[in-house]
Amino acid sequence: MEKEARPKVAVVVFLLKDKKVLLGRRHSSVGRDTFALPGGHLEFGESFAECAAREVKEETGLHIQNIEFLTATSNVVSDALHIVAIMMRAVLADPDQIPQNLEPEKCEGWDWYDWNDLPRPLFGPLEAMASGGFDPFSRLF
Ligand code: 8DG
Ligand code: MG
Ligand code: MG
Repeated sequence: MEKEARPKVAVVVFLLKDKKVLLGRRHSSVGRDTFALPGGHLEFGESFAECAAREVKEETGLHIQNIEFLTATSNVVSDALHIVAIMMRAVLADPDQIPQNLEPEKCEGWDWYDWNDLPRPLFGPLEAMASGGFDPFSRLF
């Protein structure tokens, strides 16, 4: 590993609709073929909520609201990649919006999945949260 390597910051969004969350199967080399949430890297000067709204818009075309911080995780994804993931939640600004696959080189496509019946394999850090009992619908945090 490069001596000066440092963790990167990502903002990831549990987009909630009824008892479902939005997931897409990744084409990216990190976590290829696993189901993951929309999200990406925090840009200089952005708030977590601004980054959440921007990444969801860029990746799915969806406009979100009620953006809230849930928790943060530290994920050593590989020898070369350590990500601090800021986990947010949000809902659709207009519940009739349909997700579009705006970055098809990075994602197979977006769909809604019941939190109690998630598709597998999940992206590693998300699997760890789900199997650890994390509930993005909880009001207690
Ligand atoms: P960008 O260039 O648009 O900023 O980045 P991206 O291409 O959209 O980044 P990403 O890989 O989708 O997300 C950035 C990092 O976030 C990724 O390397 C690993 C971390 N991450 C987690 N959990 C999740 C998750 O559930 N979904 C996504 N998309 N990323 C996650 O730790
Ligand atoms: Mg992105
Ligand atoms: Mg992304």
